[in-house]
This record gives sequence, structure tokens and C-alpha cells, in this order.
Amino acid sequence: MTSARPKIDFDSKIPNNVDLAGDRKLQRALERWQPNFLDWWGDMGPAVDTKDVYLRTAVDVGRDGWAHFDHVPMNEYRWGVFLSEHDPDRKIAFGEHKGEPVWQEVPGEYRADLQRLIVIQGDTEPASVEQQRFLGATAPSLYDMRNLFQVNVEEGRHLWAMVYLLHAYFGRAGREEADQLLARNSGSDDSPRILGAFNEETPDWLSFYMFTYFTDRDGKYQLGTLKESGFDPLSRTCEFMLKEEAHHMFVGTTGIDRVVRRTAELMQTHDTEAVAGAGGIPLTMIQKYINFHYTVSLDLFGNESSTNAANYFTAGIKGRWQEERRDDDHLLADDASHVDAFRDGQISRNEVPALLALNQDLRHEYINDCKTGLKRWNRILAKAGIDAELYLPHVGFNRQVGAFASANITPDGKVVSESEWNAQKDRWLPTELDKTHVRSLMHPVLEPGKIAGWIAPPSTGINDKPVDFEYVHFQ
Ligand code: BYC
Ligand code: FE
Ligand code: FE
Repeated sequence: MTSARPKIDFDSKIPNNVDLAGDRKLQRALERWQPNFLDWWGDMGPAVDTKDVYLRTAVDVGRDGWAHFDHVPMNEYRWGVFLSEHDPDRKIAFGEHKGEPVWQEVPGEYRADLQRLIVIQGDTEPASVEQQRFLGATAPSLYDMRNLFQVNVEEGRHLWAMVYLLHAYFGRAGREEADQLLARNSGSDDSPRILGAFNEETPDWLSFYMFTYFTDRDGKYQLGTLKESGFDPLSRTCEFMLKEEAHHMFVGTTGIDRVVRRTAELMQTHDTEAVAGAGGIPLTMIQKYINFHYTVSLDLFGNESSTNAANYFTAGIKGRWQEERRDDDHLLADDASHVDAFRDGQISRNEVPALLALNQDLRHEYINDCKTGLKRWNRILAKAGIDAELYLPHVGFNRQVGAFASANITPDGKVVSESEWNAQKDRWLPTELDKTHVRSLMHPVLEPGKIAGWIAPPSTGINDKPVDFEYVHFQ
């Protein structure tokens, strides 16, 4: 078996390994979209003026050595189209086309569904850049500022990844959708982003770390299911995106590590839980931020019982997390499963056909992964001799989508009346006062190696550079 690795063409306007130069019509269409992207980046992307930033750029799609690090001016970042290696023997792993060769073109009967999935995926990428637009102005260190911008340029590239698919495979309708991806904006009244979490604000760095921990992790799981797709270009695109995604989650995980570590230090030094006065973020506030970001991210998995998800699976266009490692028939036509439900004011479960339960299946994988972070943070607290634990709230808490959307459930899983929920919610979710406190700590620290007082320094730098490396240069 040969596995062809198309060479990356870096000389053309749009770096790519999809032989754009061999399809002049497509190349011209994407080159027409490119200035619109750059205008959008200028208007909605990072608002801080920098000379250059120590960024990683994708230069290959293989396992090793796929990235190159250097200082580059942000608007000269080489956003490109990179698909992972082509496997000519790849077969569809699930659904009614199981065992058939994967598709290199869009099957007519799945066109609308595939386009919808690609548009939803594509919509989240620029949304996150918009949400994070102003964070650079209050970065706790140059190291963190660099990580923010790395995440931003890569989310921009993920937009390119979806726009390429829309242009290459969905004709005029795809080109129109590609334009719409730049026309909707996070939080806009008239044309908001499609999914709830992407219209929320990311106004401070605690929110940013929570977002990259919890919401980028939804990205990891959704991309993981699209990587299974029978539509091979989508699969290969997502496989490569997942490589970049790992860093986004690293930023979230270690960011929260460092906030928790600093809070623990301040608690010890001042011998109190009330570290706000000492310039820290109290554990109770960190918990409220976890509660918020975790629950809006749970909503991103859709309804517990979903015919959309069943149809995607049966069609072979969206699989399960690690489909090929599942020990079943990959058809699920005869299987049953349980999904969360809320009935007669009680948390309960419904038995449904397994095909309908795929959103919940993915949410379940996601929740287990989220737990690893809580373990880490609680280990940091335990090591510091602090007798308190952070936790994930009950799956029904604060939900706007799915079975629990109409329920009032406390973080520890108790059903309460609406008035009780309202009376207590300030104990569970960030209040204006909490947000004001966190915002009040957000002052930029621009000296190499220095760090803001509310967060511990990172343990290592990026790409073997020291922590005090000049990750960002200013004009
Ligand atoms: N907000 O049958 P259901 C990322 C809608 S993140 C608003 O359960 P389905 C990233 C739903 O659209 C990954 N609406 O839906 C992270 C449907 O509408 P229609 C993004 C919602 O289709 C950080 C209706 O409710 N990628 O990459 O099974 C930074 C019925 O619901 C929401 C994807 O999501 C919501 N939260 O599941 C940067 C992958 N939830 O058709 C990037 C593609 C549901 O009735 N998307 N609805 O009008 C999908 O696979 C699915 O569309 C969803 C929803 C999982 C989102
Ligand atoms: Fe992304
Ligand atoms: Fe991401």
C-alpha cells in the first residue's frame, strides 16, 4: 500500500497540499475569498498591535516535524489548506455504506446534510476569534499572549479548512455559505453565530482558559466524529485540524492549572480562602466559571435523542468517537441505549434506539475527558495542603438545550423550583461582581519572563524556548 503525501505548495498565494494550482477555477474563487478573510481578520481578529509573534506554522502533514516556529507579523501568517495523508484503501467504517470505499465526491443524497455539518463547524472557528478579540490587551505575560495568538491564527486556518471544502465540493451554494461565515458575528443581534456558546463573551483570561479547556474540547470531539466521515476530504481535513487542536486544549488545561496553583499559594500565604483582596481568584469563583463554561459546552452536543445524529450515522457522514475501536456492528440498527430525560419533574432515563442516542454518546465521552482536568486541579490543591475540591456540576445543571432545558437542577443534581433556582443561582454561576473582580485583575504584563499576580508562571516555554523568551515583539 502506498500512502501519498501531497507536497505542500508554499509558493502560491494560498499554501496548500491539495494541488490548487491544478484547478484554476477553484484557485481563483478562493483567491477572491482571501481578501475578504483578511479584511475580517483586520476588523474582528486580535485588536492589539504587534510587530511579530513567535508562531507555529504548519509546513507538513506527517506525524513529525509538521510545524515550523518563527517570529512572524500576524497578518502575514500563512493560512492554508492542509489535508492529512491520503489513504487510497480507506473504507467507510459505519452505517449503511460500511465497507464501501470512502467518497472523494459528495454523494448527491447527502449533500444538504454534509453542507450543514461543514457550515456549523466552519461557523465556530471565526466565532472564537471574534470572542477573543480584545484579550491581547490584558495578557498576563508575553508567553500567554503568544498562546492566544497561536490559537487565533489556527482557528482562522480552521475556517479556511471548511471554506476550502465548501468551495471545492458544494458549488455556488458552498461559495455563498463561505461568504456567510464572514458575515455572521459572535454576539450580533441580527446575524449571530449558529451555536449558543459562540455568542457568549470571553471578556477575561479566566474565561479564555475555561473556553479553551471546555469549548475547544467540544471541537476535539466533534472533529473526532467528522474524521470518521465517509466523505474523505472532510475526514482528512479534520484529522489535520485535530493536530493543531491539541495545543488549544493544552493552553486551557495548563492555564487553569496555573490559576489554581496561584490561588493555592495565596490561600497559604494569607491563610484565608478569601484571596480576592490579595489579588487572586478565589476557588469559589473558579468553580463558578467551571460551572458556566462546562454547561454551555454540554449544550453544544445537541439533544440527547436526535434523529439528525441517527441520519448522519446511518448515512456514513458523521461517526462516533473512535468508531473503529468500538466493539459492535457499527450499524446499531438493532441496539438500544439509555438517554437522560426529565419527566414529571424528575431526572430519569429513556430507553431509545441506539441510533438516536449518538449525541449523548459523544457527550458522555466528552464528560469523561473533562474529568481529567478536575483531577489535575484537585491534585494541585491537595499538594498545597488545601482541603477543598473543584468539581463538574450535574449534567442537568444550567442547560439550555436538550432534556434538561426546562428543568431547574442544582450543581449537585437536585431538582428545585424555579424561584429557588433563581434565589440560589448567584452561588453557582459568575455574578456581575465576580466578573468585575476578575476583570479588575486583568492588566497587561509585557516584560519578558514577568507574570501577572493572579496566575502562576508556566513551567516551560514554547518549543524549548525559555519562559522569559521574547515571544512577542511590539512596534
Ligand atoms: N445551539 O437534533 P439536534 C469547535 C439545534 S466546536 C444552537 O439535537 P444535532 C470549536 C440543531 O442545530 C465544534 N442550536 O441537533 C471550539 C438543530 O437545528 P435544526 C463545532 C443548537 O444536529 C472552540 C436542532 O437544535 N462543530 O470546533 O444532532 C473554538 C435540533 O437538535 C444547539 C460541530 O458542532 C446549540 N448548542 O446536533 C473553535 C459539528 N444544539 O436542524 C472551534 C457539527 C442543537 O432543527 N454539528 N441545536 O434547525 C453537529 O454535528 C450538530 O449540528 C450539533 C447539533 C452537534 C451541533
Ligand atoms: Fe478550531
Ligand atoms: Fe481550537
